[in-house]
Amino acid sequence: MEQLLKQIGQHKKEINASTAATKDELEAFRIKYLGTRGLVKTIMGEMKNVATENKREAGQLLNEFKIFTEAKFEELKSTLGGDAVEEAGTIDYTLPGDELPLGTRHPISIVQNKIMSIFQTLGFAVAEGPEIEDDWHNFSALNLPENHPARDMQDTFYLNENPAWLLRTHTSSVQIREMQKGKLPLRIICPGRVYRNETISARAHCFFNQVEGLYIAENVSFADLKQTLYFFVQEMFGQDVKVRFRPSYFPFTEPSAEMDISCLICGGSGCSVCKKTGWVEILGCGMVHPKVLDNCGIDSNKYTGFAFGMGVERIAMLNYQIKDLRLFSENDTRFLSQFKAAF
Ligand code: 2NM
Repeated sequence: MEQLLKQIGQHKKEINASTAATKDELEAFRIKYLGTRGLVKTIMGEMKNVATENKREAGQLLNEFKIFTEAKFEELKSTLGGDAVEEAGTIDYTLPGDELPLGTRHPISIVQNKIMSIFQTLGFAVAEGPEIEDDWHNFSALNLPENHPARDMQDTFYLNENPAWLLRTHTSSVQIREMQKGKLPLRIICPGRVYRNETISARAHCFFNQVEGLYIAENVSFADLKQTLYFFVQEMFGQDVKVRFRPSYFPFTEPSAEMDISCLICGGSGCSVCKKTGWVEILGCGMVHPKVLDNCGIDSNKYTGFAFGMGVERIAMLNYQIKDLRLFSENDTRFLSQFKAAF
């Protein structure tokens, strides 16, 4: 009896000093003291050696020791914190997981994806190319004369390290590269960022996005161009939209035109977006100049083609009624999180 008392006293000291910093240490404590072969069970087994007259007292003592040990276990468990304790049966694995915060697609990407998917239904393939270009792909091949203002330092970013390189001012340079590959017929759209040395304002930026299209085959006509672009605006803006073509000038197309659509805001009756004209310009287009075809090694007697180009920011501003295009490049999530992506 004396012996048992001493033993229990010692174990209590040891248990009292126990710590558990991890759930593995907690489990080690449980196995050592409260497991089926643990200390509490072992000492309980000593009962059979206790003299009959002491059994009552020893039983109380052992029971109190067991309660003491269990209480210490609970204490260690609670200081570990609930998350660390993964006892079998305490976690319901059938519950849905925590929701992860999702980002949103950028409005420019949404509009660009929509434009691309419309032309993809017409059989246009997507082509991409470098943003750093040389003078020939960006200007010369496109029939821009040596003294054209676009070539001026004032309008184009040339690389300090090597002024033979520049930041592309349109994605036409990608179309030049595709034409040079010589695989005809060619039907591509080229989306991507372009750069122009403009003063930044609500309506202009030094970088923006374009989608340009190109179709080259035998007997491609201006009527094909008109019908393709009419299909595009109906898919993009709705079946009721009207279009008109105005003659224009680009060095790389002849004839050239600009296309307007009836104002989406006022439906053509006149508002601030269409400056009371009822029409809004959305793209430039034309029949690819024979010199451009020749520059790329395509026989301009055999092949003709049409091309067009549009600014994605401009179309996004019309679509979402955004008054300042600087919002597209400022990465303010209060602005960006408002757009729902269907594309
Ligand atoms: C425009 C307007 C008109 C155009 C021309 C070409 C190429 F490479 F075939 F010559 N690509 N894109 C083009 C024509 C672009 O953007 C307003």
